[in-house]
Amino acid sequence: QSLPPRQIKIIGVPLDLGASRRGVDMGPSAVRVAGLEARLEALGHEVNDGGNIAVAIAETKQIGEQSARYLKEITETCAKAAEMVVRSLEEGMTPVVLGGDHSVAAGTVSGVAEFFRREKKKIGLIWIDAHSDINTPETSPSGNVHGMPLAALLGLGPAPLADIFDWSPKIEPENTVLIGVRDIDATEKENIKRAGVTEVYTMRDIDERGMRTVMEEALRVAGRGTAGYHVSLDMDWIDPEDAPGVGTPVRGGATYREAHLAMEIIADHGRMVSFELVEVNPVIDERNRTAELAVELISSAFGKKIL
Ligand code: 6HN
Ligand code: MN
Ligand code: MN
Ligand code: MN
Repeated sequence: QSLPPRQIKIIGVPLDLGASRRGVDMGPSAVRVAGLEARLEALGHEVNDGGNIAVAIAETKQIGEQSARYLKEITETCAKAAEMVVRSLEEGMTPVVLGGDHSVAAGTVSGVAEFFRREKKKIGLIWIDAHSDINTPETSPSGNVHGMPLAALLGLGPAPLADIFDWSPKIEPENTVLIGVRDIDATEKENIKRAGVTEVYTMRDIDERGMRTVMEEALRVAGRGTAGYHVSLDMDWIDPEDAPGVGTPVRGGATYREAHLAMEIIADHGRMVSFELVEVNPVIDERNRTAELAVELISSAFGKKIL
């Protein structure tokens, strides 16, 4: 296989407080049922499943401000996830975080950034998503926090999420790349500019330039002057034909083959320090095929080769 054996830590974060459509809290379970651990072990990796982080259930909590619903509970969950990510990296393991809605990325990436900051190093971020998730409570049309994690990581806010471990921003704009975007709010376009993010590869870029060129360029940018990069994969990046079980499907996504190629190139480069896969929604999935595709993509990112 292309990737040397790693010790992998699986961390489940059954969070659905950040989305309006319910059900992504069952994502970690669906991905486990689809055989994640065995598949990674078959590639020669050592896998330790750390189970799920305890997450509040919506029915037991207050919504809070409509501009960022459940922000308090989401921040608590993200802080816990971040701690667990730091611990895994300290133990020499590569974290694989299973969401849950995408707000968990504010925790995961904070953990990775905190760990490398102690070594005086920065990290890059590869954000693969139909959306840009760069709203703040002030700009969000929905009040859903899963549309805000990238804003938090770049230091635009919301404050409690941005300030996990009491420092911000966790990521520099010049090491942030977005891939596969095709649904950006008008407010988000401004936030992308305001944050100084320039490396945005839309579906059009993938159509015109091809997956391979886009990935090579993206990985170069994210890896420049960093200890490596975190890969945050929102399953709604994939076309709904192949990934129907996601909270916010958008037509015109990556094909099955394009998605695999992207993961294979990530494995070839060998510089990924952590990985997360989010937004699998078993409630609207078809016989777990989105979770099965998730497992295939994670396998490719961790070195699975056809030959
Ligand atoms: N996701 N931009 C929209 C919003 O509500 O802010 C959609 C966000 C989707 C978030 O898929 O992770
Ligand atoms: Mn095992
Ligand atoms: Mn997302
Ligand atoms: Mn998305």
